[in-house]
Amino acid sequence: MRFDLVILNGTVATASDVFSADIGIKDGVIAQIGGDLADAAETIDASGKYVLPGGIDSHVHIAQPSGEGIVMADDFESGTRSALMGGNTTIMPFCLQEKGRPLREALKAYHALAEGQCYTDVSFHLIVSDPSDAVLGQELPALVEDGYTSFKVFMTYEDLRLSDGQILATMDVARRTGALVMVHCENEDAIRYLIGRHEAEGNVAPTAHASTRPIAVEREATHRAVSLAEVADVPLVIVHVSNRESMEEIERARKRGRKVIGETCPQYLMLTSADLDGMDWEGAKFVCSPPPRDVTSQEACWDGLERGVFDLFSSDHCPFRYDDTAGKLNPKGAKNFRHIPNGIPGVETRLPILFSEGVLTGRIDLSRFVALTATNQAKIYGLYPRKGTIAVGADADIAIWNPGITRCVRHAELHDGADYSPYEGLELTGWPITVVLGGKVMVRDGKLVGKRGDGRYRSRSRSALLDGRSPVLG
Ligand code: DUC
Ligand code: ZN
Ligand code: ZN
Repeated sequence: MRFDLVILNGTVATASDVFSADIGIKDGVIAQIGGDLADAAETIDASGKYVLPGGIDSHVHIAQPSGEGIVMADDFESGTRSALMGGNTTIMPFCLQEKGRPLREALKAYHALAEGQCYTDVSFHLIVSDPSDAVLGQELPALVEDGYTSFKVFMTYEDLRLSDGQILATMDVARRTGALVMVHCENEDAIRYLIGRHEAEGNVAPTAHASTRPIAVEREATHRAVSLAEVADVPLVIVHVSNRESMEEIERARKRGRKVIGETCPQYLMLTSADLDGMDWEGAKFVCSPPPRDVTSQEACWDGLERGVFDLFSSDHCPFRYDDTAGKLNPKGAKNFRHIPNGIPGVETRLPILFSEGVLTGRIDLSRFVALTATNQAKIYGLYPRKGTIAVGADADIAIWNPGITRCVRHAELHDGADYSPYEGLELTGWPITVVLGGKVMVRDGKLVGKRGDGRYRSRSRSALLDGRSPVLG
């Protein structure tokens, strides 16, 4: 047999081309792309289907410590299963450093949670919450060498935020080691001030989450983050951008020649702050940071996806159960928005939302869809060209899409560990039906056939952003 698997008669899309071809797979990698491929142990007929690189979701939270009594809704088993069923073959969760503790300790525990549990490949970013001299001087540089080539820093949350000086010091490690810094841009002091005002007025329902984190809070922090990156002379990823004013900060920095990558997420296209108004505290289901804005901001984010302000479209899957004392309705969260854990599920619906609302509406073409959801993700985070594209020699990570299926999002049909979807009832056309991971069929015609443990940990190289002078990807 020449091939282990061939995918016949499909319309293949990469970030640059769309063409008809068969794909021959051998030993987990793409061995040939051409016509009339035969002589395979297994054959999939993809007539009338799109054959795309498996989705890569570089912004996912799984089993992350989230405060006393709060438990994230997904472990690695449920989180990667949900990702896989949504057309993804690699996800990148965050390994959180606990204050005062070494990063290696967090990594050891996080790897133990993932080991043997995953349905997709995984690779970890680090969250630096305590940039001590030891962390910055020894630990972080050694971890970058070991393939943990990206880390996130926070400008908000009392227990996570770094000062400007700490951010600069962390960026300096990135400069010296060739790592990539991701920043959560919201001004904590401004949020504190607004929370104080809201509480004084007895305004403590979920909707106050949105009004205590207005656009100015995000815009100011975005401006500061790109300025600090300019001072430290490092590339930067601004994660989960929700509005035009923050986009403009990114665009201005790019005009100055800075390498600044913008990421947006489904919630900023599909939700608004009105969703937080829900009756009976149901608005808690939509509490995430930055909060969803308004229809004008939604349009701005679509515009950013079309014009290339955004190079990444990720889920920011950060699931908490709603009707659960360890989730959104924890004893304090059920009384005051400040204690509602921030984050919403979405790893399984990310790709169908962008496909249905972006590709089928003509806002973006299929190649741009692939770039935003797989190829750029691989390039920016050091997985390319092994992952993120369909090319000879690349891992055979492939999602076959039926562009004609229309389904309503029903949480009961999703595969995560939460008890709701923020997109319940949303009608979407175009769904992944078959998913191949490293040459193995994991989902066949919508049915999970792969096994827990088929997904593996992948360490990463340096970001492609560090190569060349261009402030944007090709
Ligand atoms: N930031 C994230 O990236 N995800 C969820 C919560 C948050 O603040
Ligand atoms: Zn964040
Ligand atoms: Zn996140």
